[in-house]
Amino acid sequence: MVAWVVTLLCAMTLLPTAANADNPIIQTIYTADPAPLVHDGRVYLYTGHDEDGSTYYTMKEWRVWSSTDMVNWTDHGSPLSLSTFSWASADAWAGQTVYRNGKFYWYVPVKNRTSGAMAIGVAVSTSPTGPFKDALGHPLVENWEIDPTVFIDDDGQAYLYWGNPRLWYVKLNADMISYSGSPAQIPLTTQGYGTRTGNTSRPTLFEEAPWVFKRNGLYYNVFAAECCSEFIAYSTAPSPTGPWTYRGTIMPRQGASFTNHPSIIDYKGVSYFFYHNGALPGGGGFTRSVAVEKFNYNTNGTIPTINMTTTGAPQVGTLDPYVRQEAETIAWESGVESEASSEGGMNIRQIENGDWVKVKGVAFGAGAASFNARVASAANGGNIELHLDSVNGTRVGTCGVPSTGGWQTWTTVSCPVNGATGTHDLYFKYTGGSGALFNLNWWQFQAAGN
Ligand SMILES: [Ca+2]
Ligand SMILES: [Ca+2]
Repeated sequence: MVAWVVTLLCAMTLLPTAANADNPIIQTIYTADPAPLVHDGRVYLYTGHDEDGSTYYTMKEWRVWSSTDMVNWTDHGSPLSLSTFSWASADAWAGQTVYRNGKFYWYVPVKNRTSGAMAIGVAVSTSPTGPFKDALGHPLVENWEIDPTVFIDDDGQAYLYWGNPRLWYVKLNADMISYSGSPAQIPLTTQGYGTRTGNTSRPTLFEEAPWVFKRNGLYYNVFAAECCSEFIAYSTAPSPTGPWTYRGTIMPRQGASFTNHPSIIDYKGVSYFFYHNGALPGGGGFTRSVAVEKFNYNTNGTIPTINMTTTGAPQVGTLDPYVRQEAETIAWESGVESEASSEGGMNIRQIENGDWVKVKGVAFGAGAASFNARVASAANGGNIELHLDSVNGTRVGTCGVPSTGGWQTWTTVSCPVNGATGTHDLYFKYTGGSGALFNLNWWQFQAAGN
């Protein structure tokens, strides 16, 4: 009786969070400064990486993630780091990637080793997931300010904006790695960027993190306002260079991180607002996590107030279990980490007894007959348990994983599946002995009757 009550109370207290939380969208590491890019039907999400236990903006690399449903996010690792820029010494801070003419250009602020100043570098790749290389071998611009955002107007003219404490722009040339004219300041007037009510150390609400885009002929600059803590506000203009009109708050001060960082995209006909907070365990101002919300523009083009949630954006469509899915495609997880795989892409690692991964909205249809997984283990292996709807929900299969003689020595294991029909959240629950059990690269179900 007592045990039953305790179990029920635990279930009532913990399960709503565990079962429904999909925000923040990355849990394997701390992430910050989201910059999404829609390309070829997929959302690529570029972020920074806060080191575990960080007590400053200790950031050494950037990361890439992608999704086609806004809830299951695939880890593409770190194709850009401080070491990409031979002239950079520290501070892998907030950047943005844009696409033009078959190439991806990633603009980032870093500290110039020689001058000691913050500068904007640009890296280039032919793939959205890299690898990226330094396009110039030196800063694109350098004036001690940070937070680049790049916008390409309908006429093909590209603009680089950046700044903290001031707000700058320059016209990029079509090659995206040089500019014409000199950097100019956007006047920070209260008409354009709002009136401070708290600390008056700056002329307006503008703090940092501009994100410029165009919608229905109107130019938007969404930015982090009035540190600390920051809220997210925006201004609009009839041209990419102004004049700007302050439009108010989008996201109030929320979320256990004293910074925030906005970005906005449309994907599959829906508008999304990305930001960061300190919502993960151990999270805070220097251990941040990227999250996302769905929103609708008002009919006059203004942006409504958007609050942080733990549920996040709804899933777009479902996930197909009958094609290869990466083990590092995750809606939520407990206990696992990732690394580059010898077979390409990433695999998950540090899988210990009781760790689990949730994949949301898996469409089994008429039913799955079997399950394959690509595994490696230098230890004794373990088990992959397949559960529906919760980590201890209906078990539809269990795959044993053997020792393979190495953490990157891969083999494919198979096991029968019973009772997986319709659409469910799928939980991989890993069990076995002590310590790291095995690594997992990818998985795939086979449909009954095939
Ligand atoms: Ca673990
Ligand atoms: Ca993989």
